[in-house]
Amino acid sequence: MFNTMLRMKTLHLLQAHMSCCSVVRQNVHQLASIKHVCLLSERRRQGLLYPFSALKEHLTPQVDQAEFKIFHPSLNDLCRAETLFTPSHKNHIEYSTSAVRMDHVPVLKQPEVCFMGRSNVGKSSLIRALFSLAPDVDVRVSKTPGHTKKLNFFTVGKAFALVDMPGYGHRAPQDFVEMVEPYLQERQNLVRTFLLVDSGAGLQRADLVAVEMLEEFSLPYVLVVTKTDRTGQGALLTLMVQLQDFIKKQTSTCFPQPFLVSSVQFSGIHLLRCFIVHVTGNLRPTAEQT
Ligand SMILES: Nc1nc2c(ncn2[C@@H]2O[C@H](COP(=O)(O)OP(=O)(O)OP(=O)(O)O)[C@@H](O)[C@H]2O)c(=O)[nH]1
Ligand SMILES: [Mg+2]
Repeated sequence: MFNTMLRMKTLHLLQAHMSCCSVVRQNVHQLASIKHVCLLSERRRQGLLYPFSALKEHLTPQVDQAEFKIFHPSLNDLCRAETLFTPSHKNHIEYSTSAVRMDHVPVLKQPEVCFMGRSNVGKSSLIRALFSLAPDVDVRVSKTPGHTKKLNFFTVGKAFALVDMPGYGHRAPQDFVEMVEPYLQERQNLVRTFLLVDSGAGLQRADLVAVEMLEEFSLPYVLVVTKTDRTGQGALLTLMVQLQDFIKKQTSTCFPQPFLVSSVQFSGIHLLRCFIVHVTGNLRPTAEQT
């Protein structure tokens, strides 16, 4: 009798657990994990994991492809990086706090990366895609520009922290400069800034102001081309070549290889996760992938 009751209770708990898991699973993008990407055809998998590979067949022989593969980790490295983006009892991924002034920012020991760019470029969506294996982490996105009003801090265990910033340009918060400039200038644990550029618009005047600021503060930064699902391959390739030329001729602290991402189709997300894990000192890439 006692055993039957115990079994029923266990069954009940198990059912509750399973229904809870399916709710969680529903929120997770089906390509959020590499194990699902690996079920796709070779061509689609390559295109999602290494988005530049989908463009390279359109390149003329004069363009040096190696320059677009400076950071080119193996599939094994991508998988290792994914474990850090996967929550577990040892790896808590969570929203930490928000701040509008430097005296409100949290004191964190972890190396930190931040995401900046024009309003609506897709910063929050990208962070949500990066954290898609941790669906409990609430990253707000909106169709209306100027949605993110504060510096929002997220932590990934003791490994690193990630900051979602308000956008600049159209409908930027009034105190954008007072909020962001001191952060960039004073934040001791900031190891990399990701500067997002809309694939449909390319570098805009407001982006050049951001580039100027990052160069003036001698901060290492990386260009990330967003919303690639909305732009044709020819236009994307032209933009990549233009950006690389711009980086070479007009910048000194920008990483030479721009990244391509789509938070909707999930391309480039795994590669960017790996780059974040790498620049925060949590992964030394191993063998090259072909
Ligand atoms: N098609 C497509 N739409 C995207 C992508 N990323 C973001 N969007 C859309 O772009 C809009 C703005 O996205 P957000 O992520 O809120 O942009 P943000 O840069 O955080 O904007 P602010 O917080 O206002 O600075 C939303 O409607 C998103 O759904 C993408 O990769 N592809
Ligand atoms: Mg935002």
